[in-house]
Amino acid sequence: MSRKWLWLGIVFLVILFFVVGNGEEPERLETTEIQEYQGEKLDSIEDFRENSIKGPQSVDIETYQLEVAGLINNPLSLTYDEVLDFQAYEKVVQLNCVEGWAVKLLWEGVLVMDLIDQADPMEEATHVIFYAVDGYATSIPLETIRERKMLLAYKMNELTLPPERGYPFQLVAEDKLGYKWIKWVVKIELSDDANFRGYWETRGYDNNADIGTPEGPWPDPEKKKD
Ligand SMILES: Nc1nc2c(c(=O)[nH]1)N[C@H]1C(S)=C(S)[C@@H](COP(=O)(O)O)O[C@H]1N2
Ligand SMILES: [Mo]
Repeated sequence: MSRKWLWLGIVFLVILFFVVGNGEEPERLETTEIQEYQGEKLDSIEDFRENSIKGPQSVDIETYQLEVAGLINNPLSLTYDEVLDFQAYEKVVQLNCVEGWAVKLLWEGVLVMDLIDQADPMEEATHVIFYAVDGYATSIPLETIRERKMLLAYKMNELTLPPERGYPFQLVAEDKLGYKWIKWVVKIELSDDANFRGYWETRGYDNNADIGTPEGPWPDPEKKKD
């Protein structure tokens, strides 16, 4: 056999190896997005308009830490998995942006209040200030977080939040306008500062951000059994 044929044979085998070899491991796909929950029609992840102040952020989950700080006795620094170890809850909630669009989705997450309780808040703490990786911030009274049983979500419509939707965590600020639904949350600070104003709040947006008048009594999020 000539040298030429030998080389061609080797090249052929190499190509065959990559074509066949790579086909062996099936790629794992995430479950598809759900379209309804308990008979209620849901909107889609695709229905958001991405208009974050600095565009989508990408968070390295290996080094990510969620801080719970400020007026607390037990400062926390939690990895993604440690946050997910808290009791999971799910609830259908609609996000309304001041731009006039709205999306109703099934959210899955942990209770913000469970994280705060673990950090043992001091009595002076009246407000919760949330900070994100893009420099965004917003605040909500502690009483509202407790009363409304607000979630820190890691899934929407049963899919892990994609980067543009706030991975790893977005606040589900139920009954509050979209600018309270902070994405890419890295720090939860307990404070006694009722005058704190977040990113849009310092640019003229109302600090209460209420959507109309919520009716109440509000249904609790459901415990997710697994
Ligand atoms: N970190 C961060 N969170 C944010 C924002 C932002 O710019 N940065 N925008 C807010 C606004 S105005 C809305 S309406 C909601 C949903 O915005 P989206 O459609 O861009 O996800 O995210 C909120 N959370
Ligand atoms: Mo918004």
